[in-house]
Amino acid sequence: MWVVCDFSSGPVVLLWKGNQIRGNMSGKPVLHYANIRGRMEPIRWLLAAAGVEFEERILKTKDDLQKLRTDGFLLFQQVPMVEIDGMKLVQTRAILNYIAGKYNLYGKDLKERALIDMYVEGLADLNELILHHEFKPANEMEKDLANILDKATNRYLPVFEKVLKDHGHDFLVGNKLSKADVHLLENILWLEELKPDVLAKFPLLQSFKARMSNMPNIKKFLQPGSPKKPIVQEKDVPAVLAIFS
Ligand code: IBG
Repeated sequence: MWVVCDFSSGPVVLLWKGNQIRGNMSGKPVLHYANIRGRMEPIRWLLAAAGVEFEERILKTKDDLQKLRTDGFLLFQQVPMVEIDGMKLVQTRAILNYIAGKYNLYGKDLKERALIDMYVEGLADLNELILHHEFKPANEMEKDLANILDKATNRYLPVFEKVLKDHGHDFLVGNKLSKADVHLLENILWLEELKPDVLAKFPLLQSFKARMSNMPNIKKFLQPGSPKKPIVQEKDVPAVLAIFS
């Protein structure tokens, strides 16, 4: 049974279930996911870029995931799930939009927001290709990588090179950091892990990458020991798949 203790003398609200305290006392968002990039990594990136500290509850087994379901915390029985501002948010894009809106990374008006949405949806399509790569069977890896690099260099990166050229500012939209910039940098760096010279034909993206990587919050996230996750090692794939299968 749930008991809500509302301490009206202060802002602290504790939610108890049995002897377990829910929520967190620090007020930091709590991220529930496996210890991989997967669908949580753009959320980690966006919070980090906004300078927001967060906590992670790492799912190690299928039972960990099942527990969240049994507790009624997963609207569609899936993660990522983020506890933030008293809500338990699911659906990656909904979570990203909330964070972007809250931390002013979502443009200044409807038109800027439409541009940001367009760029972000394109980047989400690219990211969808990339994030499945490490889970492909060994005999499909080479073909899959060729497809990713083909789409990246012929479809997606040229768009953002042109946007930077035509727009003429440091950022993709307006003259201010938005979630589109953060997702673009995340995808660029991931692509470079797959092919170090992927930006060879894109000079403006090279300078974009250098500029963005130097922004203090992002610089910190790129340093060792940050919550940024590495690419999944082949040996760890079965354990990850076992959580979600
Ligand atoms: N539309 C949802 C979102 O964007 O949040 C999809 C969420 C989703 O697919 N969640 C998976 C899950 O909970 C984990 S990410 N699966 C259990 C279930 O019952 O559906 C799975 C994933 C991995 C690697 I691992 C790459 C891409 C996805």
